[in-house]
Order: sequence, then C-alpha cells, then structure tokens
Amino acid sequence: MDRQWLKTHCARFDHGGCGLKVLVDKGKGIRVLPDETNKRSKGYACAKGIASLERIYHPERLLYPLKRNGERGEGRWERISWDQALEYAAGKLNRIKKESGSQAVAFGQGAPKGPEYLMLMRLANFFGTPNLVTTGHVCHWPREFMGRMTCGFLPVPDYKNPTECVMLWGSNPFHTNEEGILGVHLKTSLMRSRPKLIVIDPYRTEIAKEADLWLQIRPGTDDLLALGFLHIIINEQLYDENFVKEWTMGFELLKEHIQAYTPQMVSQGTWVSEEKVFQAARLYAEAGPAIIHWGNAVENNGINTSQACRSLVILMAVTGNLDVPGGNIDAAIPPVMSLRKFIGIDHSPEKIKRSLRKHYGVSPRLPFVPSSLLIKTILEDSPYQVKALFIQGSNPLITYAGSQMVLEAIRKLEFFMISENFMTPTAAMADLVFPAATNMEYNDIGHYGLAHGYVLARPKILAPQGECRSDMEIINELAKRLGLGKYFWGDIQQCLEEIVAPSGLDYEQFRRQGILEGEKKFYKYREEGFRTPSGRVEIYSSIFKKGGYNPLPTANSPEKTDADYPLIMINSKPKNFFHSGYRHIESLRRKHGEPMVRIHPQTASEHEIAAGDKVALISAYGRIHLKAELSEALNRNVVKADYGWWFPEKGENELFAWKESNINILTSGNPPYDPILGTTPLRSIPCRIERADKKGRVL
Ligand SMILES: Nc1nc2c(c(=O)[nH]1)N[C@H]1C(S)=C(S)[C@@H](COP(=O)(O)OP(=O)(O)OC[C@H]3O[C@@H](n4cnc5c(=O)[nH]c(N)nc54)[C@H](O)[C@@H]3O)O[C@H]1N2
Ligand SMILES: Nc1nc2c(c(=O)[nH]1)N[C@H]1C(S)=C(S)[C@@H](COP(=O)(O)OP(=O)(O)OC[C@H]3O[C@@H](n4cnc5c(=O)[nH]c(N)nc54)[C@H](O)[C@@H]3O)O[C@H]1N2
Ligand code: SF4
Ligand SMILES: [Mo]
Repeated sequence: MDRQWLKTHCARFDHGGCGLKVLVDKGKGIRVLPDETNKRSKGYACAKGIASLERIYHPERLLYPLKRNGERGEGRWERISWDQALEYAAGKLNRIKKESGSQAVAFGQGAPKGPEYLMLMRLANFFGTPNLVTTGHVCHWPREFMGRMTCGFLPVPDYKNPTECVMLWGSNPFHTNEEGILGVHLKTSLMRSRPKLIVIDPYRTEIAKEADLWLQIRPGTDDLLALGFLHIIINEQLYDENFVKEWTMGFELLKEHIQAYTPQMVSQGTWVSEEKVFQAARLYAEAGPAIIHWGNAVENNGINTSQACRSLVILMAVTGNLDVPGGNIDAAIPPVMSLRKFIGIDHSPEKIKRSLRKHYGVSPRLPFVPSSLLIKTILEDSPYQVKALFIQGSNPLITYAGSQMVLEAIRKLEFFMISENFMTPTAAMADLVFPAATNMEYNDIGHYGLAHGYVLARPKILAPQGECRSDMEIINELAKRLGLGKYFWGDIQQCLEEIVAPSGLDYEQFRRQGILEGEKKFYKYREEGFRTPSGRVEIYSSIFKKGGYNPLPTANSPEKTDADYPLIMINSKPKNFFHSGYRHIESLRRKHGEPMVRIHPQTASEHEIAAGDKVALISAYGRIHLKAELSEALNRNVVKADYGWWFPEKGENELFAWKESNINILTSGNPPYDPILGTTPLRSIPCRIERADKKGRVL
C-alpha cells in the first residue's frame, strides 16, 4: 500500500499515553507527529515521543538472540537462533528448578511498559516461584498499596472536572507525564477553573514558579509535613465533619496522635516557614473540591514512605475530597480481563510459604518482591539460594539502590538472562540476551493493570526490526518450552483478544476506538461503602494493626547529615530520557549531553567550584563524577544530581563506564527498609562535594 498516516499511542519513553500519528511506507516509519485529534493528549507530544523512530531504527538496537561467548561483561557474543535461545533458557531454568526448587529462579521487571510485566507475573506464578521482582516498592506501589489499604483504591487526580486547588506534591508532570496523567491535563485544568496551586518540592521547578505557594521542603520530610497539615486542619476544624463522622474510622485517635506535630516542630523539621505550613493547610482544606497530585518523590526519599503515603490519603479523606468530581477519585477499571485471572495469582498457593516478604517481615500482601530484598538474598544465600534471574525491560546496575551490590549479586548468579532493546551495562553481564520488539512493532495494550480508568490501543503499524519479538511473545514461547504451554496461549493475538473480550470488542474494533474507559461514577462509597475491612476510610488501619505495623501514620526523623556528609542529594526523572534508557539517541542527547549536578552558588563558592567544573559527589557508599551547574532553585544544603547515567559511547567491555556518574553508587540496598514495603531511599542521600583539579582529576 502507498504511504499512509497511521495512529497509535506513544509508549516506552515514559508510561505513555500521547496520541501519535506515524507516516508509514511499506511497514517502515518515515515520520512521527502528535495526533491532534487525540482527546487525551490534545495534540501534545514531547521530544521523546517525536524521537520514536530514531529509537526504533537505531543502529545499536539488539536484533538477534545472543549467547555469551567469553567472560561475563567481556563483550563477546555468539548469535543464535530463537529456537536455540529458548531451548537453552528453558533447559537452564528447569534444571535449576529441579535441583534447587522453583524459588531458586527469579523473574524481574523494571518500570512497567505494557502488559508484559503482568505476563511475567503469570510465568512466575505458573513456574511456581514466589520471586517475581519489581521496582514497585519505590514506584507507585507505595501510593497504590496505601490507597488500597486505607480507602480501598488508588485516589488519582480528577482533572476532567473543575477544581479549586491543586497540591502538587513531589511530582513534576510537565517533565514526567506521570503514569499517563499528562502535563497537559494539569495545564488545561489550571487554565479552565484557575485553581490555587501549591507546589511541594525542594527544587523550584518551572511549575513551582507559577504556584500560589511553593513549599521548599527539606528532602525526605514529606511525612512530617503531611502530619503538620493534619494538625492544623483538625485543630482549626477545617475538616469535613459529616464525611469524617459517617465514613472514617479512628479520627479521634488521629486527633490525639497529631497533637505532637505542632506547626513549630513541623516547620523546624521541614525547613518550611510556619506561615507557609498554615497557609498551605488552610488553602487545601478550605477549597472544595481539591486535588493532591502526588508524585514519586513521596515514595522513595526515605524509609517511611508507607506512612507518608497513608497521611496523604487521610488528608484527602478528612477534607472530603475522596471520590468527588475535581478531587482524588476511584477511576473505575474498564471492562477488560481481571488482573487476578490474567496473572494466575491463585495458582501454586504453596509458594507463599517460601516468600522472601515473609522472611524480611514486609507486608505479605505485596504482589512482588522488592528488588533490594532479592539482591540481599542472592548475596547472602539466606533464607535460601537464588541461582537464576530473568530480567525484562530493566537496567538494575543503574536503577536499583546500591549498584555495587547489584553487580556482585549478578556476578554470583549461576544463570542470568535478559530481554532488552539495547546493550546496557546490565545486559552486558548476561549469559543470554533476547532482542525485544518495541512499541509500534506489535499489537499491544497500554495501561492495562494501571489504576487510571482506561486502556489504550497501541497497534502494530511497523514491521519489527531484525528478529525482534515482543516480550509477551517471548514469555509465551518460553512458557511452552518450560512445559507450561497449557497455561499460556497459542499465540499472543489470542491473548490480546481475551484481554479486551469483556468489553464486547475484538482487538481490531478496540484499535479503531483507540481507548476503553471505565464507567464514570462518583461517591460510589455511598452505595457500596469503601473496600476496606470496616467499609470506611481506615485512618486507624485494622490491616496494619493486625500485621504488627503502626496503625496510625507517623513521621521519621530525616536522614542525618554530619560534617563528613553535610549536603543532601536529591534527583528527579530526566526530562528527555526514560530512567537509564536511550542515552544513545542523538536528538535527545543533544538536549542533555552529560550528567550534571546542580549546586547553590554560595555552596559552590565555599568549595571553590565554578559552573562547568568537574566535581566528585561522595556518599558513605561511594563516589561519582558529574559536571557542576550553579542554581538558586535549591536550598544551599541540597544538591540535585542527574539520574540514570551511563555512556553507550564508552564501550561494552568496561560496562559503558557504568560507575562513573551513576547516582545509585551513592545509595544503599541494605536495611533499614520501610517496614511495610521494603523501600530503600533513592534520594535524600547525605553527601559531600569536591572539586576536580585543573586537569579534571577529582581531588
Ligand atoms: N536513585 C534513583 N533510582 C531510581 C529512581 C530514582 O528516582 N532515583 N527511580 C526508580 C523508579 S521510579 C523506577 S520505575 C526504576 C526504573 O528502573 P528500570 O525499569 O530498571 O529503568 P529503565 O532505565 O527504564 O530500564 C529499562 C530498560 O528497559 C529497556 N526497554 C525499554 N522498552 C523495553 C521493552 O519493551 N522490552 C524490553 N525487554 N526492554 C525494554 C530499555 O532499553 C532500558 O534499558 O528506577 C528506580 N531507580
Ligand atoms: N521524562 C521522563 N518521564 C518519566 C520517567 C522518566 O524517567 N523520564 N519515569 C516515569 C516513572 S517510572 C515515574 S515513577 C514517574 C515519576 O515522576 P514524578 O512523580 O514527577 O517524580 P520525579 O521526577 O522523580 O520527581 C518529581 C519532583 O520531586 C522533587 N523532589 C525530590 N526530592 C523530593 C522530596 O524529598 N520531597 C518532595 N516533595 N519533592 C522532592 C523533584 O525535585 C522533582 O521536581 O515519571 C515517569 N515519567
Ligand atoms: S509525554 Fe510521554 S507519552 Fe507523551 S510523547 Fe512524551 S514520552 Fe510519549
Ligand atoms: Mo517509576
């Protein structure tokens, strides 16, 4: 057929969601533009989305299965066929299972990119291992889990309806378009009903400059600030009395509990002036309706993330902003196959006995193993040995806490395989590499499993490169070789049809429609109650009480700085990359050439550092090198380092200089962990900074 413009949704450069149109000629993409007819993204697409074809046709893409042919990390590979690769993988996994038990095999996924992470869960469940590993404990799961435990759902911002106040808390949606809550949704809402805007961020972001109130919080003290807000809202009787009386449990206990968190104490701990703590609490509570748009910073900047997230849900509840138009809502799931069924959660229940969650004391309700716990288990062979790991769509050497430990754990494995689009520092350590197809190269469903109330069509519009296969297909074929074929599908199209079948559509009809949405309904609790044991919002959590955790939200003391490490390092997601991915895409690298650390000019001058100098950033766990940028957007005790860096141009046999500027060299994967979720801090890291000498050597 002649050239034509085909529509799809962007994916794999963040959680995805913008409508794109692609000019296609005989299966080859020629050009990408925003789809101006798309109702969700309204003609918006960022530089990453526009660079989609550069990624898909990049000369460094992995195109064939590769088997290691030398030492790990040496960069010597043998190209093999898919049949050989799948046979080899299945042989190894089944042998280790037979010799050491199914728990000795772990499966791991990074940031979810599509339904393949659910498919991996299915594989783990039917294989019989409890060791399905994700980065969920530092990403989304704190919010989702604490939402579910406290009010029965993940309360997401409702930007479709007018609101009077938006409290943007540790989130930067204009850069991150968080889980498909696109920056344009916030922008449209700000323009439509002109809500008051409160931004809680240690860094003066673009949006903080526009805010009615910017709270320049001390990193890692969000838990304390939330309790300070509750103190003011409750003591000044700014809460919704009716809602609290009818629909919450434990309010009186909370009232007593938060008396300790006085505005003065909260101000001292968070570095936010008392006046601003009062102003923000009142602004949020007195507006009706009001949104808390919470971000990833609340989830991984300390070991009290679970309680910080619970406090935020409680703030939404006591102010009467849960499940109301223009507040934080329970976005109904669209009519698609239930996740329980898809991931086969009820299969092999006996594996729970071998769960690492139980061993480490984190909540047994977590549907995955936090990555730090797996790394520790591999290193210590306790409570048992884990000998094989299959990683899909993740780059643990750069993204997991405590990178050095991660490398040691991978070295120790008997068998390590990965599915990737590109050779990364982590992939370079593998024994076997599967070349994964990427979006536009296969039929896909976006946002399945996410709690935002819709799924998106991401159809195949291009011919796949080389011998790449989608992760879904790789897992399906691997399952057959493992002898688990009866639990999987003849081919992936059948699987996709089953996922969308409850909607009454087939995949082709879904593709044409582009989106499937859940039924819009508010105040559902009035008919059904909240989906918690008591049917109310559990301010005092019966579940955590039973589990031996604190049933009321608490605040921890922030990470301590001292003379050796007087500064606090924070980070955020890179605007022009996805985590550690895509540093080799030229148009994006031109926008962000090298890793930087932002320092307040006064701090810089105290260290005789000038803009552009090479500096060492040092924590108790290691040192990395970055280039200095001076910025007044930060407190002078805080530095902001770029995250996710390695250097594709520096060559595979040095693992692409993975340690040079990787901020997870500065973090730790060891305890203490968040007691419920196993979270380790990824930011709020005490550190110091040193200048390099004139030759660029770090002193
Ligand atoms: N210090 C610090 N550490 C952090 C964070 C932080 O803010 N600070 N953020 C944390 C968060 S929120 C998260 S979610 C994790 C993310 O952790 P990861 O998921 O490990 O991060 P990515 O860099 O996205 O790794 C994804 C890899 O998947 C590959 N990939 C992309 N698409 C596909 C695909 O379709 N199939 C396959 N097989 N591969 C694909 C990419 O090439 C890339 O190398 O990192 C966490 N780590
Ligand atoms: N461009 C791009 N988009 C992405 C991603 C990406 O890598 N690149 N990753 C995706 C993923 S997996 C995720 S989880 C989301 C995350 O997206 P967001 O939720 O927006 O999270 P971050 O960008 O990590 O951080 C947001 C803000 O938190 C601030 N911050 C840092 N420390 C603290 C603190 O202690 N307290 C408070 N209150 N704020 C703090 C930072 O300065 C930053 O402005 O983005 C997704 N979208
Ligand atoms: S904002 Fe996200 S979904 Fe939209 S074009 Fe950019 S990367 Fe794609
Ligand atoms: Mo994430």
